[in-house]
Amino acid sequence: MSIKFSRIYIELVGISLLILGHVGTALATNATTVQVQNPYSFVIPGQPNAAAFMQLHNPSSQPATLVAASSPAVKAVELHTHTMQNGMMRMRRVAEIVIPAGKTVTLKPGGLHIMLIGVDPTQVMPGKSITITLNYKDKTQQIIQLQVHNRVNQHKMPHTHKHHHH
Ligand SMILES: [Cu+2]
Repeated sequence: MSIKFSRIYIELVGISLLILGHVGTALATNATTVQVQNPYSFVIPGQPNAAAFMQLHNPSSQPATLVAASSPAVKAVELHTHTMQNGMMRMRRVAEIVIPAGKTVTLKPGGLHIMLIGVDPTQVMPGKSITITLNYKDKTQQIIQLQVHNRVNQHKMPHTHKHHHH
């Protein structure tokens, strides 16, 4: 009886986590202390890849290290940065992103970002949000909901409607 009960309980928790994930922007599991703020991505129609940006705040007294990420909406996820090479900005894969104790690291265009490779165009589209799991070196995980924007509308109101040409 008690086994049955706890199984139902776990299923209910799972369902409420799913519901919460759709309204909240960030959801922590396994007690990571890193706080994710303003996660978003741009989508460029026809492009197979997209970049995800956010602020990663570490309120703890220990450094936190992001080592990997994954998403069911894309084929692969890599941690990237931009570097100048012969006067050209180029993307480069990095093994980890360290968030020092008490600091915030900003993932932004032209800098550090999370690369979404092989996006599913039915899931990664403006107005939708996708789920990304962040994995830290200390084995903690964090599931975030990332808002997908249209690059053209990046500085406009999130509720602005745009005419689509088919
Ligand atoms: Cu990249």
